[in-house]
Parts: sequence; C-alpha cells; structure tokens
Amino acid sequence: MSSEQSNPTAGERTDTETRETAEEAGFTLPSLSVNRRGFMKAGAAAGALGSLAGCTSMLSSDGNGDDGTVEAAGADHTIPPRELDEYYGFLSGGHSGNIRVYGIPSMREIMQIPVFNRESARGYGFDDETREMLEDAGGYTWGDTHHPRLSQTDNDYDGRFAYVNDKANGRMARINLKYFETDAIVDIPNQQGTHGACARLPDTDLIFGVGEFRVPVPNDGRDLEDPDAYGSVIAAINPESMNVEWEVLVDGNMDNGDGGKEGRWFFATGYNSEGATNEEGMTRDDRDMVKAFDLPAIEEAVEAGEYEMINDVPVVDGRKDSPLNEGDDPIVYYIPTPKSPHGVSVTPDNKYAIASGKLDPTASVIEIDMIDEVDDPADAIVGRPQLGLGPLHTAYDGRGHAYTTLFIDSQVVKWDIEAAVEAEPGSESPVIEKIDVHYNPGHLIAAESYTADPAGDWLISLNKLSKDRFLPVGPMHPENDQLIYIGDDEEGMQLMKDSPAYAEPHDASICHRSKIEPASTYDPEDLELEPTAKGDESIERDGDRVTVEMYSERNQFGFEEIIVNEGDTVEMKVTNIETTSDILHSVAIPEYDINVKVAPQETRKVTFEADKPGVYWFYCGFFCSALHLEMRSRLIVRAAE
Ligand code: K7E
Ligand code: CUA
Repeated sequence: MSSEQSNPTAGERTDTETRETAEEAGFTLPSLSVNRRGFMKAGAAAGALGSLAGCTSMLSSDGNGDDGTVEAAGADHTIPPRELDEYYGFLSGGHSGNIRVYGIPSMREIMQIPVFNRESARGYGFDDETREMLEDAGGYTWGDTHHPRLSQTDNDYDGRFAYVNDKANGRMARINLKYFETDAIVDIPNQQGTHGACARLPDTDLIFGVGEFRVPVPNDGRDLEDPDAYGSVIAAINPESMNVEWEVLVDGNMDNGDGGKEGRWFFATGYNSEGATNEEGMTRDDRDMVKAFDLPAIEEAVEAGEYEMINDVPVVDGRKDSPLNEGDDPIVYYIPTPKSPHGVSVTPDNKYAIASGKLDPTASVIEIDMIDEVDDPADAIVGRPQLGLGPLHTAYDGRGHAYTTLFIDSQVVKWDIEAAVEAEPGSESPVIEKIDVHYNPGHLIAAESYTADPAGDWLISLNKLSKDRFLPVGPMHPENDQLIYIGDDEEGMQLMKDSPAYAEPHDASICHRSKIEPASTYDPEDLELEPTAKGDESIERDGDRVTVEMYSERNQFGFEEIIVNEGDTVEMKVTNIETTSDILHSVAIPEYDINVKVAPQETRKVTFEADKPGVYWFYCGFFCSALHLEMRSRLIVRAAE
C-alpha cells in the first residue's frame, strides 16, 4: 500500500468499533490485533494470501491502481488487456427500464439489454417482433426494473434465462441468455407495481412477482374511495409460457420476495398492514408482516377450485380472514416483524429467511422449518441482531456470514448468522465488522449469493447517492456501485472500486462465467423468420402491400433501390448473411424513425407505411468495414397521383 490516506477501505473507526464489540461478545478476531498496514506487510511477505483468500486472482504487486482504485491483499479486481472477468453481473437499470451486464470484478459495463424500454442501437421496439411484444405487454414506453434473477437447476445457475420485474406497470420479463435479449414479457393481471421478483427453486419451475400497491381487485372502477377493500397479490408465472398460473390475494402492501430453496415456501416482506393511504398511517405500527406462502397448500387450493377467476387468472384468497387461513394449516402465515421490513432473502442452506427491518435497526431471522410448527408465527423468528440504521437487503458468502446494507448509516455490516440465533434479541454481538460505503446503499449482492453455494469473494454495494465521488455532471448524479472484496475473513471487507452507474440499479445477480454460454452468431433455427439468402432477394407487390426480402453484407444491401408508392404498406425483411462474429449491420431509415439491427445470421422484419414521398437513403448504422459509409441504398417513395 502506498499510503493510508489514499486507501478508502474500511475506516479505522469501524474496525475499532468492531473490535470492541467483538471483544465484549467474546469473539476472537485474530487479524484485528494487527492494523491493516501491518498485516499487509507481514502477510505479503508470507506470500500465502492468495490461497488464504480462496481467490483465483493474482496477488497484487503494488498499491493503488492508476484508475484510482485500490488493490487489496490476495485480491485483484483489475483485468489487464486480453484477460476476461470471472463473473457476469446482471444489474437492473431501474427506471431506465433495462438490464446492464457487468464484468466482475472489473466493474466494466459490457452490454445493455433493453427490456421495457425502446432502444435504437439494437432496434429493440423497432422491428416487428419486439415492437409487437412490447405492444402486447401493455404498450408502455418505459418500465422500472428492480430484481434480476437467473434461472437455476438444482439450486445453481443453469445459464438459460434471467427474469426481471417492472415495478411500474406490473410486468415480468424473460431474457434469453443465449442471445442476451428479452424474449417474453407478461403484463400481470390484478397487480399494480410488481416489485419483488424471484424463482421457485431448486429448478425455477415458477417465477413470482410480488404486487406492491394495494388496489381494488379487479381494478375496474369499483371501490375507488374504499381503501379497506384494496388488496395486493403475488403472481406465480410459468417460466416457459410466461402465463400467470395463479395469484394469491393478501392484506397489506407487499414489498420484496424470495423463495425457499426446496420449493415449499415463498416469502414476501410488506408494509402498511395498517391499510393507510399516507405516510403517517403506513408507519404507525411497530410490527408489519412478513408473509410466508405455503406453495403446495396454495396449489392444492387451486386444484380444488377454491379460487375466484379474476381477469382470467385463478385468485386464491390468502387474506387473514380467508377460510383457507383458518385452522392449523393456513396457506399464508402472517409473521409479525419490525418495522416495515424491506428486503428478504433465504440463506444458502435454506435454513433461514432474513428480513431487514428498514425502520427498525434489526434484522429478523426466521427459521423456515419452524413456521408451521409454532403456535404463534412470531415464534419462528429465532434471531434479531441489532445491525444499525436502515437495514435494507442481505447477501451471503456461504461461510455463515450475512452482509446487510444500512441505508441511513451508509454502511455494509457483516454479521454471523448462527451467532445472531444464539444471541439475545437486539444484541449487537453478532456484528463482525462494518464498512463505510458512499453513500446510502440500497441492495447489495455477493457473487452467486442467490444460489445454494455462494462464491464468497466479491460483493457489490449498490449505493443510491454518489455525491462527491465523481466529476460533477450537473444536478443529476450517477449512482455509485462499489466493489468490495469479502474473500478474506481475517483482513475483513475491503473497498476496491467506485463505479458510476446511470439511474438506477436496484438489485443484481452475479454468475460465474463458466455457467453461461452465449452464442456469438444467431442460429437461424432459433428465429421465427426464414432467412433470405443471397440470390433469393425479392420485391413483391400485392395491392398496396409491398414485401421486400433482402440480405445485408459488407458493404451492401440486397437492393440498391426499392421503389414504392406513397400510401403503400412496406414489409421489409433483412437477413445479415455474415458468418463472422461481431460484424453487425442495421437498416436505418431516415425520417421514418426506424433502425433495425441484424447480427450475423439474424433475420428481422420491419413494417411501415410509406406515407412521405421522397428519396430516403437507408443506411447501415454499425461501422462494419472501411466501406461502411458506402453501405446504403435508396428507398424511393413516389408521390401519389
Ligand atoms: Cu430495495 Cu426494489 Cu429490492 Cu430498490 S428494492 S433498493
Ligand atoms: Cu454494415 Cu456498416
């Protein structure tokens, strides 16, 4: 390390605090008897830090990186030219409506995947197929992605799909990880504000969308002024067909959700059990509800016809006073939890669901196997460590530690899960250490934290505010996603990098690169449209409908000119016949507001009304060769008589 000052890793303040707390609690934290600098010197000489950290990255050779980042003992997040990142990170784009793909640990943004937004570079929302998909999904022009979750088989990532919610318009989308593109969106009936999103594990046989806003069900003009009659639903979506199979109506708002790893339980946090419509009312009570949904019991009720069909979806009544909740085996357990709990996540071993207090400085550790055994659901809460102010979300390293964001304290706290079960409620003793983050974190995510076997090396704190951490760019600031190394329990959490992000990532999933196999060109078999080979190009007229089939290659389109009449409907299909990876073309039609990307072996179609007579040089938008600028043809629209 070249200097202490330029090292923005965990502040001494928190180390000291942690040491005191830990010593009081009788914890032994050997490395903390040496300060960081001393440990670095001693440790680096020993040369054993790489294996100690259990990390495949190389030892850092010297101190600070030249990009203002910091290397820590045994961990190196810098990826030199020609080398690849170890993990894919899928970060939601929030109200930008997309998913961003990061390489981790470098934190470089590698790709964006448009989901609920229209996006011109990909032609997403421009070609017929994606435009129709967005129209069928409600025709909205934006969405609010929060929780990207990856499909799993046997509790491990299988590299097939990612799923993400639209908190704004109540939708769920699927992203095909062969092509890194959105291939299905469902507009969820009876649900406003699809917030939490996750899969039923171990094999991703259902996707859950958690309805946040309480509304009349159905929301068709009834009960407008009667909030007591409002409700919210969880929706269970078939991951293949993307149809909603059933819903469960509950009392109160719901917030985030996570599924157990053995398929039986689904958990949703919530607030506003008060049923209020303003802030004061929503935060009145000290307890709110975590709902534990007994999935087999719900499926039995659906089988038995115990539901009401609302907007073509079977809706099961899971409200407190529902007959299905009478007796010893309710379909929904209401677990009183302090206070307006926000994040919930199930531990890798499926033993606990941990809900963060948000307005209470504790997290509630719910022992999953106790839920249907105790008389009072509150007794399933077996631990309540005091973590700090504004606990929001929790991730895992697979070594028995939990990491929770503290929104108000602007910290990430690392704590011991079993110690929290042993300790008195409200005790701070399970806390191992805290690290300052900059500033006000929402989610955090650790590598493969949502699987049964987290990697335990990298963690990202997704901070809402960046304040002074980047060059000023006006009143709208970037977010700050901070990379933290967690692979060394002795050295503790180490802040490695600030990474600005455009508004606004919420949650993320991190998957080892070995588990995803993206295609580098399209397989025409995977596409609905027949490709057009060179020599098969055609222009056909049927009344005022003109069908164009053409190819594109370096440096031409299938036709030098396409002549149509004003008022014609033009269907233009184009195949990129290149077989070389990374040689993309597009069809950009000026003044017709069209840009359609075609990657190698991809076929897309765009349909438009030729309503403006004139000459339009349609051109290729990707810089595909030295003669790219010459890659253009004329669309000639003859004026009507
Ligand atoms: Cu906390 Cu939507 Cu997961 Cu944002 S939610 S932070
Ligand atoms: Cu094709 Cu530029």
